[in-house]
Amino acid sequence: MSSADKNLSVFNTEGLPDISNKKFALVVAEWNSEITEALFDGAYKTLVEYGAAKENIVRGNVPGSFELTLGAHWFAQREDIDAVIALGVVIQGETKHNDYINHAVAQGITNISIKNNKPVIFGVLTPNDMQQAIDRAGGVHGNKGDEAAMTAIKMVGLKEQIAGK
Ligand code: RBF
Repeated sequence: MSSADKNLSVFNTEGLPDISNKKFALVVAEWNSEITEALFDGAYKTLVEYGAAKENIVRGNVPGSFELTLGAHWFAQREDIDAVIALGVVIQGETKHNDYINHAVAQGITNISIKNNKPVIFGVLTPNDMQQAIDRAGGVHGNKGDEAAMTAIKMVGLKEQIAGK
C-alpha cells in the first residue's frame, strides 16, 4: 500500500500496552518547521490520548533532519527513556541533498535503535513536494506524527511482551 492510500492517523489499537509510566522523547527538526510542528502536535496528542503522562514526554529540537540521529541517540542513551521518536521532513525535488539526508537518517536511526536496545522511530516524511508534506502532517492523509507515536507505543509493548512482563 502506498502512503497515498493510507491514512496515517487510522490504526489498529488492539492490545496496546499500559504506557502511563513510560517515558517518551520527541526529537524535532527545525527545517520546514510548519510541517514538523504539526508532526510534533500529532505525536504528542497521540501519546497522551493512549495513556502517556504529559510529564513523561520530553522534547528536543535539532536544526535539520540530518541531526535527528545524534539528537535521538542522546535521548536513547538515557536509561529512563523508553522510546524516542524522530520527526522531520525532507522534501525531494527541492534538493539533491534529500537522498543523502534520508538514507543517512534512516540508517542512523536503525543503528541507534539497535545499539540502545529501544525503539527509535523514523517519523520522517520524504515527500516529493510541500503539498504531499501538508497532506501527511494533519491533512487528507492523516498525520505521520500520529503514526510514529503509535509505532513507538506498539514497540514498547512488544519489548515488554518478549521480556515476559
Ligand atoms: N533538513 C531537513 O530536515 N529537510 C530538508 O529538506 C533539508 N534540506 C536541505 C537542503 C540543503 C541544500 C542543505 C544544505 C541542508 C538541508 N537540510 C534539510 C538541513 C540538514 O538536515 C542539516 O541540518 C544541515 O545540512 C546541517 O548543516
